[in-house]
Amino acid sequence: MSFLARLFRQRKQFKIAVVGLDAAGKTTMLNFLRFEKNIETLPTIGVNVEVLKRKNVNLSIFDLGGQLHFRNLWGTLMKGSSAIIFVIDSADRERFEEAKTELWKVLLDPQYPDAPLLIVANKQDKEGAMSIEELIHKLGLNDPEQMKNRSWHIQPTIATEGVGVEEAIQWIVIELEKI
Ligand code: G3D
Ligand code: MG
Repeated sequence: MSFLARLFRQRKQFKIAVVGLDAAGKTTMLNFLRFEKNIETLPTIGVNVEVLKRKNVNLSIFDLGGQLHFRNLWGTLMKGSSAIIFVIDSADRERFEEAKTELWKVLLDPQYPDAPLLIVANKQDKEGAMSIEELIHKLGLNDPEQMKNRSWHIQPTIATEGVGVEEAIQWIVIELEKI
């Protein structure tokens, strides 16, 4: 494709919400991606919005603060999202139930009955990190009734080293290109 054709080719725009408990590694993961621009930051409520271009899509990535007092804002800030990224600290067994509860709140939210869901199983480098099989089982992702209309994927990552991060975004892009 010529330069001009590429320049004027219509890019589809999508909003992606990145959620997960605080310290799961959301910001670390996003820092590994090359953003075109940072369009807006709302530091007081812990929201950061950045635009990422991949293939024929523009992704506006909303990094939502995971601290307890921000979580009731997720619903509002996630409105209009085409896909959801849920980041979990695979090694944090102490807060696992809390993370699972938050994940299921998102999964059962009637606003997103079929939005593609990417679970980022982060901190795979840490001692005692849960494997992908263990996470699928313990998070209840193998429940065919709950998951039947949803495209989902779980991606192991080491955000501090950037391992698995681009693969995670590639999965999202492939899903969004189907829309
Ligand atoms: P958040 O944006 O989800 O709240 P951050 O989380 O990205 O701020 O990360 C929280 C802490 O976890 C950071 O450490 C970060 O370096 C660490 N971290 C993120 N990803 C990984 C990983 O894959 N492996 C390991 N070992 N650590 C990770 P600090 O010390 O800065 O709080
Ligand atoms: Mg953060």
